[in-house]
Amino acid sequence: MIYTITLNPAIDRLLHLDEPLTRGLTNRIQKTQFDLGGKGLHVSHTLSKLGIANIALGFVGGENESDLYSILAEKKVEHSMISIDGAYTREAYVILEGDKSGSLMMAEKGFSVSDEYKNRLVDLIKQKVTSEDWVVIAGSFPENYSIHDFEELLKVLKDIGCFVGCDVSNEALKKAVEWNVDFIKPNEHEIKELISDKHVIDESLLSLSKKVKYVINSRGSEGSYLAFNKNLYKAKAPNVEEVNDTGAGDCFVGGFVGALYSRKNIEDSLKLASAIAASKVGQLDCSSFDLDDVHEYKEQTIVESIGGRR
Ligand code: TA6
Repeated sequence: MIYTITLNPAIDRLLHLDEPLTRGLTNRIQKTQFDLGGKGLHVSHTLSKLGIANIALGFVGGENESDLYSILAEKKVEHSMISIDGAYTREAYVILEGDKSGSLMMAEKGFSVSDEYKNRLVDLIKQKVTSEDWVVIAGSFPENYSIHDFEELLKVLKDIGCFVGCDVSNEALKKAVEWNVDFIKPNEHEIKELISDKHVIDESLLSLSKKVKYVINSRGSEGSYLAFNKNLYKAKAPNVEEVNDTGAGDCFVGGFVGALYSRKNIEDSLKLASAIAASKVGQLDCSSFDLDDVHEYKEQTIVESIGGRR
């Protein structure tokens, strides 16, 4: 089983504007749409769509949990979330401006989590996760969820002995590396922070992979890089006209982890992940991708080994 952990989920509110956002004007909203939000939930959705068994764990605000649960049901995401009494799951606003490509994202901070709920999540994890399982922790932390709490969570998972993937940022990413998790996805800025010497970025990726088995660095339309087993790989999917890039990175993580879990080799895993992310970018909402497109883009994705450690 793959478990995803979303500590700070969201409901994405997509605002489709007629025209590009303009200061000093009343910007007219043509349509409002809701989608699941929070990186772990996106990973779960990707896995579910690929037919890979998974359960989404994490916290949810009790006050509006039915709103998130109905989106998860619609998207066929199985979940077992800890519901926080009196709390609201945050909203993230995704603004799509007429024909302009890409999206603008603004996310609320999220609810506060007390020790009681943190303990409940840890108990749930201990009850469910075994050493055979894979766990992906993805996204930001809610208010009052500290680095110390995150380390406790990593310790629990490491003690269980399962695969641990982390798509987290800043201090949490540093801790994930210290705890030798199995997968991380730092951006270029984060790589520079993690490796303080003056290595060029590709060498830094290889250097990080001494501590973390799979290190992915996605560079948008330029392609994605993976450091694994002393080798560096580059994957390049076909260029797709960008409609909404929100969620594409999460689709990549879902595709990559799902493929590895299904015992696909590195090349196939990178191809699938890149193809799903490319398909996502062409969709209006924050989570959809098209399986026919994925099949076609996968055929066109080029993966090459571009060097290794001496
Ligand atoms: O990556 C997309 C997304 O998960 C959105 O759905 C949105 O809710 C946001 O990112 C949340 O990001 P965060 O880093 O705060 O977890």
